[in-house]
Amino acid sequence: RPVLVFDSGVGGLTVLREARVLIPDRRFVYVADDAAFPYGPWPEDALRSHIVSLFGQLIREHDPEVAVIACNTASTLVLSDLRSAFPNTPFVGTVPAIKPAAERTRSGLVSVLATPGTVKRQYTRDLIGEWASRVHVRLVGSEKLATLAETYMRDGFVDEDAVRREIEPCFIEQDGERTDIVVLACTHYPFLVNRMRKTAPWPVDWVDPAEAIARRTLSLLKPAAEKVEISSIGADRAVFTSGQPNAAARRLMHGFGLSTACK
Ligand code: DGN
Repeated sequence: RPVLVFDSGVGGLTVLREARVLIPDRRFVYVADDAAFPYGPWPEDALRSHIVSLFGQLIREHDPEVAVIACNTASTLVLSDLRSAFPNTPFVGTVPAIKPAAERTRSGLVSVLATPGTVKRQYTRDLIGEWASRVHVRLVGSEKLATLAETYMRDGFVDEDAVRREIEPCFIEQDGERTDIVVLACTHYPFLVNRMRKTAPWPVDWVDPAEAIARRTLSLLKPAAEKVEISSIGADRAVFTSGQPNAAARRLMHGFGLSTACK
């Protein structure tokens, strides 16, 4: 049974690449819900029922041993609905890595960069609330970064000025303090981290949760009953829900060693 990695687009590939390093002996199915990208502006109820019904289909078709929701915008909304709708499938979610950032900051000011959807979730507010007495957490919603990352991965082009503008609010000083950590709370963002580093007004730690998610995924997998020969694992696949992966998306997926299929 495969490990299913799910995102609205190519962002979950940042999680997949870590998961494959840690779990080389499993087959992965990567699902890009590109027909519905971006998730950020979706009304919550519509997005919730869209994802739950899509998973009904995905679980029937792929019967995953573990499903990884490699998307903060989806996880902060729908994780508990998925767990109750599909109690036999273990789910790993991706939510803003506020705890490690709050434990590590020296300035006491943490910036969390996410989609507008993740920013407005009650789940995100509750996560921040747990740290409110010790650390100031600033939530920064970006309308454009996920799309900039998507364009960069598919076409190789990135508008650096736009990246600079999108990350700027993370660097507003507060009571004389400067943020020293930026949490990448959207799985698309690690693809742009070098541009962010270059355009940021001062150096900070950029927190990418991909490795922690890969570790959590590994912990939920049953040990393989017998040693699996590499040749019997089968090809990893990427599934596009639009049914229309363009040439660039195909090239990208093939670059990740994924054969492409459509829904
Ligand atoms: N990659 C997704 C996330 O982690 O939130 C969302 C991208 C999007 O759909 N805007």
